[in-house]
Amino acid sequence: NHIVIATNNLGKLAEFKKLFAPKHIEVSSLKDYPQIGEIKETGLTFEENATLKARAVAKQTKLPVLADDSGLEIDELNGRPGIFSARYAGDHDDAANNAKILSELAGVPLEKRTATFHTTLVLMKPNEDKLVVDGELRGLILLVPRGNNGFGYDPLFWVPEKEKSLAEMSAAEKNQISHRGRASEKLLKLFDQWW
Ligand code: ITT
Repeated sequence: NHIVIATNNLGKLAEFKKLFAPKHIEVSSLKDYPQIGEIKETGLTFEENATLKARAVAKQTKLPVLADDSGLEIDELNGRPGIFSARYAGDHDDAANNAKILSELAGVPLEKRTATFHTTLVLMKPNEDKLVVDGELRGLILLVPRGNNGFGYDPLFWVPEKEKSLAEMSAAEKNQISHRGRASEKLLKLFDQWW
């Protein structure tokens, strides 16, 4: 079994490789298909954007494709950055995105900094048959970043049950509880029947 992961994000790719390894599903990514140009994420929801990515890549590779659209929804910011998480501060720059979140939440105490990490996964065949699952993780946005693992907003995302930020967890620990890990678990349960 071979799936193309429709992502340019190396952090996501590393997590999927680990999550799919026990199923013996081989994965490639957009790095292996440099001819596929930028895919405009013009949708209004995670599912629409994941579907846009999956469809564009399935069309061009004629292979089954998995697309991931994710984001951080902060309650105090009315759900922002949400689907705009990747380019919240303009460019896709993790450090600038994190700095913008911290400045927007300046003065808000930890207990009011509740947030949800969301992932929607779309698995699509070249005939456009699709399987959609999602996963969420609740936590708190820290006052200062913690940890060096992971990617993106991980250093800001505190998981109270684990008493760690996502960036203080190993890849295996994060996959066990994360939005992406939970969505992948659902996907893998449905996979054999769908495939
Ligand atoms: P692709 O579209 O190529 O997959 P992307 O990074 O642009 O890559 P999204 O459009 O889904 O992905 O944007 C998600 C944003 O949220 C992006 O800034 C990520 O760094 C961040 N993000 C997603 N999952 C995350 C996670 O598990 N931990 C921390 N940050 C995450």
